[in-house]
Amino acid sequence: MVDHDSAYPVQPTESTQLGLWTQERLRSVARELFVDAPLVVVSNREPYLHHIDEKNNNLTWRRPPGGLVSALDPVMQAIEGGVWVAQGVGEGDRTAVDASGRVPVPPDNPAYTLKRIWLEQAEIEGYYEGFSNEGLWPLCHVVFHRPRFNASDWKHYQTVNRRFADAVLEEIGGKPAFVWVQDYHLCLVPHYLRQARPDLTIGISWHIPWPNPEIFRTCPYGVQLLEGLLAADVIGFHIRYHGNNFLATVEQELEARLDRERSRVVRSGHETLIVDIPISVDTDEEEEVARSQEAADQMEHFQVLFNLERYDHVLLGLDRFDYTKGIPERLMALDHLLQDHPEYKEKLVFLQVGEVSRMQIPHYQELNQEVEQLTQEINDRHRTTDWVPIILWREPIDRADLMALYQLADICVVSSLHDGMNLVAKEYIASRVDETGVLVLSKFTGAARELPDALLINPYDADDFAKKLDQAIQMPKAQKADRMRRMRRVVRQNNIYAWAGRFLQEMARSGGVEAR
Ligand code: GDG
Repeated sequence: MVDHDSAYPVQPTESTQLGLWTQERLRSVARELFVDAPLVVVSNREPYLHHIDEKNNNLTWRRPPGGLVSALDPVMQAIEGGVWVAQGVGEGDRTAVDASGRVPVPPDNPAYTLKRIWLEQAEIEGYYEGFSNEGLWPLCHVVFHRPRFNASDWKHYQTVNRRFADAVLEEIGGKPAFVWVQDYHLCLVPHYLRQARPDLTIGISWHIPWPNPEIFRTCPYGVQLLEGLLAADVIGFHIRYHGNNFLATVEQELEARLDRERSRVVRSGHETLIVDIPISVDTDEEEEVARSQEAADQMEHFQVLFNLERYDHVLLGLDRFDYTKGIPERLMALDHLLQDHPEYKEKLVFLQVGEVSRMQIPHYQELNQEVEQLTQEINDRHRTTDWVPIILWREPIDRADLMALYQLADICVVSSLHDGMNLVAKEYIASRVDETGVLVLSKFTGAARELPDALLINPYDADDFAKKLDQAIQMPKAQKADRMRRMRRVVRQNNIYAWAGRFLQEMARSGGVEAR
């Protein structure tokens, strides 16, 4: 039986019609598109961080957690020769770069250039922690945390956006270029670029939800944000619903001509195309890591570390620690499950994994305390002499660790209160090379639209959530395999190269270039 929510139809995509997108296909499309004009990606977060290893007196590096980096780095590697402009935040970052802030990455096998820009502490507080993460993040996720806006953060947001745009302009010189801007930190970059260089082809991908007009209008700088975005040629959302909210917002807030049928906005003679293309993961690479010796070694390591052999059911939650991810809600659902089904005591364990993030912001500190307290309460309520139901594990992890944990999890629980897409859900599916495992997935994620074979939950409904956990535990093997097979097919077809390829093709068409 499939939990098909009629509000979440699965759309056949262009990639299904054209055949599978692969790294090779993206590379060959990119070679044609970017022959005279390079590709420059701009995002707040950088794909690689450098650290100074004082003990061995050398530089080390790692990839930071976060969906945008997980998705875009393989794309940039496939395209080769591009430039990625981002903020340098690693304590070894300045040591690693040349005089223009550039460093070839990935450091062990360079395929493109990372150009780092440096922000002052006051700019980080105003632009990143303030306007972006205390203002736009809660505004767009609608999770009942009031967004906080103020003139000083807004000023920093404008200044820093201009600095990102200047870094791009410096990088491309007078040449034509495709500039692909990423996310809510950089709404004004398209506007600053367009002012300086009307000829550039500019796209922006929006990775988080877009709220309805009633919510959006609470932002005092909403009109400037919309004008900034509409300077792009293409704006990409993960799902149609967010694109429609954007169009409705434009209609309410601006004088502009809307062509809903063709999903276009015309303002001051400039046309912007609004597209919905679901972001995804590199299924081939994920599978390769999942099958690797390194992942197998890590599985053994975690099995011993968490004593997993003794359990019939391993449940996993893996997130960047964020209040939008519904972590307390999933712990409360587990609490309900154990109250309703004490027979699961000692038979199951719930691993909650993931690094803390944005800890300078009070809501994140509160979440951290709340999760620790809840874990303790629930563990105390159900503990036996040598068992507790929840293990909270916050150590840094790498790709092999991730794949090992996914493969050890009989059930993966994604309970976001609201999420643009959610890549953890797709990574879990990609890791299940043996076609086992159950995905319990919030219906408020973008991913739910493509994955009706997950057990869809409303994270605010603890009773039903607990029932779905029980259903996941009891699900017959054949049904698990059927569902997983179908989900793997969807994720394989709508993979990360399909997302990037389709977006870049839309950009190229808007700039008058056609890939064959
Ligand atoms: C935004 C949108 C959208 C998680 N914890 C750790 C870690 N991760 C990795 C996961 C995954 C990524 O980070 C998280 O991706 P999500 O998509 O789930 O979430 P956001 O970071 O909120 O991403 C989201 C995405 O952008 C892309 O458009 O899907 O809706 O909110 O890859 O595996 N990685 C490491 N340590 C961790 O502790 N190394």
